[in-house]
Amino acid sequence: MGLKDKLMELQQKALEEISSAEDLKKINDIRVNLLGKKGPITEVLRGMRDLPKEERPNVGSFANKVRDELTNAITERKDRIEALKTAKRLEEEKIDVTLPGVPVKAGQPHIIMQVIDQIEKLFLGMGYQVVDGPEIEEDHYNFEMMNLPKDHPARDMQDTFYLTDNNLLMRTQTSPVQARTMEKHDFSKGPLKMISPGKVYRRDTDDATHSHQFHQIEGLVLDKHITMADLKGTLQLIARTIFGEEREIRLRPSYFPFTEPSVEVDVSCFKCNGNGCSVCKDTGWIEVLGAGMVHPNVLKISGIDADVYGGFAFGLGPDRFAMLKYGVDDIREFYLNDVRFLKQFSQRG
Ligand code: FA5
Repeated sequence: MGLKDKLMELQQKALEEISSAEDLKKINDIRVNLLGKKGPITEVLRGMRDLPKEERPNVGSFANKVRDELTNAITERKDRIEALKTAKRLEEEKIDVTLPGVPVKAGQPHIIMQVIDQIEKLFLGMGYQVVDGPEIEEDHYNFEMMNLPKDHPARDMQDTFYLTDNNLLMRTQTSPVQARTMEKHDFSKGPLKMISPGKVYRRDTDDATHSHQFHQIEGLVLDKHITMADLKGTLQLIARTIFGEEREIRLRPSYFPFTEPSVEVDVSCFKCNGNGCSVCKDTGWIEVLGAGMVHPNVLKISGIDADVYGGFAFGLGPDRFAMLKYGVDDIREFYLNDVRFLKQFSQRG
């Protein structure tokens, strides 16, 4: 058989093989075997040495033509295989845009955060600063700077989680943030007006109205000529913001080591409007927070001249506020993270 016939036969066979190739690996193998240095075309061309000189150009150009045609056939088949693959993938991944979507569940602030947010907004509007403090606190700030030296009996009012180092504890109140802020305050820049919301911890046994971890918002105002009337007006605003415009408050004498005089604050019952019901235990009033005029000792410990400056402080429990406002009768509900419970207080209605 002449070289041309050999080439034609080879081309025929190769074209059949190319057209039946189904995947990219196969077509690549064919290319390497057919056109590579050890492939059959090279082999045939090697036989040209034995041809008479005048026949060589003719056979040579025929061989090149075969090589080009096979190269084209391989490229075309490769493109076709790729196009088929893409078409198949598009078919498989087809999306029916007319199908109803899967609703994305949106979260919402926790009910206690909603109460905190409301109070923060109120005070930011009155030019107070919102200050953060550490939850792991030094005894010094949590107690001593609050006029509660070691062995003071009033320390028992707040049963404490101590850490291994005796001077470190989980803060029992947000009052240490007062101390930290007072210590740094520069009165030449104006009065000190702050609130500090955050988590606090006590070794209280969990029950319907007590949690070992709960929230407080501390408030502090220090300037010249601050009176108890300023405190009362501020507390009235808090009560009306959270419990409604018609609320009245009353102050009862109480005791805190860091305020003198100290008061417990009651708000007129929002359920019965002060007439007496199960929420207010028929008294018409509900106790909501502690407050007072800052004790001169607290000012002195912070290096503030108690003869010139004075003011008021208060500490409220947003957990108890949320319980009263929304009629939740067990504080533990807030910490179980049951979405069915929390969803009831959606701000989106
Ligand atoms: C204090 O912690 C004072 N630091 C508040 C204060 C600040 C008074 C500044 C005067 C001036 P008391 O221990 O009463 O006070 O706690 C304040 C509020 O925290 C309470 O009115 C109550 O709402 C809430 N609270 C106290 N213990 C718990 C508890 N175990 N679980 C949930 N809320 C609590």
